[in-house]
Amino acid sequence: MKFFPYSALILAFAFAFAACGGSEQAPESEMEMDAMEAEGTDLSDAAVSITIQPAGDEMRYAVESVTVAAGAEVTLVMENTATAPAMIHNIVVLTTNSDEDANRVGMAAIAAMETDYIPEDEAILAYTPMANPGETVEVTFTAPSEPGNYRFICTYPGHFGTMQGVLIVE
Ligand SMILES: [Cu+2]
Repeated sequence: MKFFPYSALILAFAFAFAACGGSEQAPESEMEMDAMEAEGTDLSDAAVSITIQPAGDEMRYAVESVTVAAGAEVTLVMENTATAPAMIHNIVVLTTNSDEDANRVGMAAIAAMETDYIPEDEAILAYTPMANPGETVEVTFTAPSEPGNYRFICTYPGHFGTMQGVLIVE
């Protein structure tokens, strides 16, 4: 009968950890932040590189969102791991998270063949070149200083409807 209280204790610990929900990495990132502070580096000035892949041969990014610090120097990498010839992708970051802007830019892109499917639009914050299947492209830009959600889309014709994600600025 000694076994039961003991296992209940372990279970309690397990729940305690589970309740923290994804905070398993917290100590590690806190250590990273401490390390940066120790070097006198403001986290918002830190350069980060984030690689995004498509979801196989689907017109979809493999991630729904990526998170960066406000004002950070961000490099977004499109590693196009697709193999189907029509799965040409880019990442176009917008200045808003509105469907209206995403739809307008996505639609205008179809006619912007000469500029690699990048239309002229004030809602475009940054964009990578197009990546053919097997290619990797990237863009470096400064994340907005305003925390919030910023949409990113693929502007290859026919893709933006489903190929969208959110840049979360904290
Ligand atoms: Cu695409």
